[in-house]
Amino acid sequence: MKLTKKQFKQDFEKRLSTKFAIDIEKAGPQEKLAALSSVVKAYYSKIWQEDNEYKYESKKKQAYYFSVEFLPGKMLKSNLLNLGILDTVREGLADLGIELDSIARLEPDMAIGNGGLGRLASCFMDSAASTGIPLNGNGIRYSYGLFKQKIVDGYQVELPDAWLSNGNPWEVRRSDKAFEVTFGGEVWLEDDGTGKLRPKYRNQERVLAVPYDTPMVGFENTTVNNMCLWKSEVPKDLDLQFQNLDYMRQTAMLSAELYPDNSNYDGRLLRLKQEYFFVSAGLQRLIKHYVSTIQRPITHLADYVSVHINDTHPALCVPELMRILIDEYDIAWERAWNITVKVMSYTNHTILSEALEKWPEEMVKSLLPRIYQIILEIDRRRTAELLPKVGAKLVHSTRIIKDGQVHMANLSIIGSHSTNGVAKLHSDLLKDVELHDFYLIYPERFNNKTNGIADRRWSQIANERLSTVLDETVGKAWRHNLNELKLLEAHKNDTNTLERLQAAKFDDKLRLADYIKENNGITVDPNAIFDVQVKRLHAYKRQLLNVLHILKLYFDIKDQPDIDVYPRVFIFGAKAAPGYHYAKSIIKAINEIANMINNDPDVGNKLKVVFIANYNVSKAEIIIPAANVGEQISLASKEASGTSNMKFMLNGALTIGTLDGANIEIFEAAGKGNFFKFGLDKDEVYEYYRNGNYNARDIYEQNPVVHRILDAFVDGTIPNISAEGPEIFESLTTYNDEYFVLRDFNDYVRAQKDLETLYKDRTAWTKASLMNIANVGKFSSDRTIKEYADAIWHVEEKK
Ligand code: GL7
Repeated sequence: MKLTKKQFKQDFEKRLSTKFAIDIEKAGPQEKLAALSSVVKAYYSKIWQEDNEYKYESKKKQAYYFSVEFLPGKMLKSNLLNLGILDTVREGLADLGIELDSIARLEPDMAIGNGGLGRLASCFMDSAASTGIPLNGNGIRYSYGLFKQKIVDGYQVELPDAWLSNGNPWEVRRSDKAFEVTFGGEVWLEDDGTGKLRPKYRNQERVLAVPYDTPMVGFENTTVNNMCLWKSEVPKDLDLQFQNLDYMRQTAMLSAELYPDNSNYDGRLLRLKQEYFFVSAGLQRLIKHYVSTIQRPITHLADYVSVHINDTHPALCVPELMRILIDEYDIAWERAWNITVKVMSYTNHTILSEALEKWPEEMVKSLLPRIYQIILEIDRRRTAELLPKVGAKLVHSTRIIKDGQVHMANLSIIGSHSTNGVAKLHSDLLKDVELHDFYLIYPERFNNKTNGIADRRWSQIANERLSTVLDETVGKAWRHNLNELKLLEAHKNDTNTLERLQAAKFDDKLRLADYIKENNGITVDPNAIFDVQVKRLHAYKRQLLNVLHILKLYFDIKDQPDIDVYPRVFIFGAKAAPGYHYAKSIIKAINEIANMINNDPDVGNKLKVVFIANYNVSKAEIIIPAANVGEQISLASKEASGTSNMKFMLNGALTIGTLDGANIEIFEAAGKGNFFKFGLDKDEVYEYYRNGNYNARDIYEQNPVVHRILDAFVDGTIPNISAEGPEIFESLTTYNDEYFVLRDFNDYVRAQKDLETLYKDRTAWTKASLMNIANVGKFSSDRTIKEYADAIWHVEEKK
């Protein structure tokens, strides 16, 4: 949009006055933030309205992304950037004596997601808007987002994230578009007098779902999509008569809290309720919209609407759409089923079996009686139809209801026309191993969509210094199309470019060093290698392997005080699920090891270890630009894709990584020599599984380096881990090291050595860094979302 500095200043001052009855001199920072956000909202509102009208009129097909998590982070700067007014507003504020960043920093992170899966959903929302793809988000407006992490005595402490306490300037409450969602009670079928069986209900619990719309502003275009988040409330007519506090409490609970775990679902009733809540409300809204604005017969739904099931949490979309079509629109079963399968598509995000949702049949039956009937019928009809075609074995292994449980992945695959994995390796594993039986039955449904990142946030917003160097080297086209960075390759021998890349990186490291000084009280040398591992804490991601290597370096320095090691700062950021004991023990160990090393005078600046508390999107925006090295060291086959790996690449960090998830594609894109590869590959891992011949204890017994490092966990060398040390020690020795940490240790140390050697040659290192940036184009989520739009949803970009 067009905006002059003068106009902006007027608008801003006026808003302060109309909103808070205050002038700039007297306004506090929160007031400035609120006024600024409000002005920005007014700037995009017109575009939003016009785009909505365009969508109504053109009646083009739209896609709906159902996701129980979104992780947008802060929105102010992203909205400013996308509106094309970031610089104007920054300068206007500066004229008024206000520094944009000091205000922008105060916005709470919108963190209604746990990690990669939720962040991907937000990258997709950003990219869809920015490429003109009509994609609507649908989720839950949790009053409390992902917990805030504090570190106390080395332990993770979880604090509530009351992100809405100062209000949310971006959302619009749409009370007129509320729907009821019902739970429990009894249901039976009754002849309606025409011979048709219709469901009758008694004693149902009713909940009102109120939508809050948050606009997703496209990058320098005319698209503004919508992310709809549902809040649970007591229906108005029950408000007064109901004195049942329990019911009130339960209703409020429904959208109160994000389930704080990203892979261990313990089958809580509330979670299942949340899932049905946003699925039912979302489908009701989109069907009503379809009927009232598209005005085509409901049987044509699939030509106008595509619904995406993001992981299995929204799998109830399948039976809920069936319910609506059959019970509310009188569509015959067969026809309703064909429509449903055409409308639905599903992404699988993990092969970890504990994350594949299953619900006890009894729970589904009592909480969602009508939905349960429909699932039973889907299962029954499918079994009858497939038995003669594919045989009992395949039918049984892929059934939705088995062993007293409802299998949500099975429901998602069976009830949709497309199932995709999130990186080549992951999609192959789904076809060949994890979902092989489904693949045999429905081969045409399986496909891959390698993840991507909303590159504008991770470069133009998070790393303005690097962005400027890129502009000056290859022009600005990359800001719209990340593939344009390929032009950078032509500059790889250009000393001036390399020096400028180094200077930008150094500035970003200084910024992080300041942050660390201020928040951790640790002084780090910006000339050291900044080696970063930031992601959720999980055994399969193997933060422990990183830790063992740090201990190796520590003992090397202790043994030979004048050893030649290049100074390194190891930086961690990781939240552990509150109930994940082992992960919390690793956090404690990292913090105690950090204390031991950082305070050891024999070590000096050679080695520092920093744990940055409360890792989230905003922290990532400070940390990742400053990284020289990104650690992507999960056991091969376990990380479906990973997406921080792509953010590191974009910011010119070199990856040390296993051949897992999207690392493989990053390695192929960056080229040999520009990526430090180590460890078992997935075939070797599966070979161990087949043979059952891994023996971690042997490695401990036979490798003196490993022996000494592991002993440090139990012999008092690392202080204050008398409970955690043995737990970690035993996980590796007694319990045979589930994720092959010890098996990969030597090769990891070797790769770390190679990395250090390359870093000492600053020119060679920076060239390798440049090659990473130049080849990151594929990992823009603009590419990913276009693939979804073309091949799965069949929705068109706005021209
Ligand atoms: C995840 C995967 O673990 C991660 O590798 C992937 O990048 C992400 C997005 O596809 O999805 N699956 C999952 O359950 N969580 C993830 O982050 C929580």
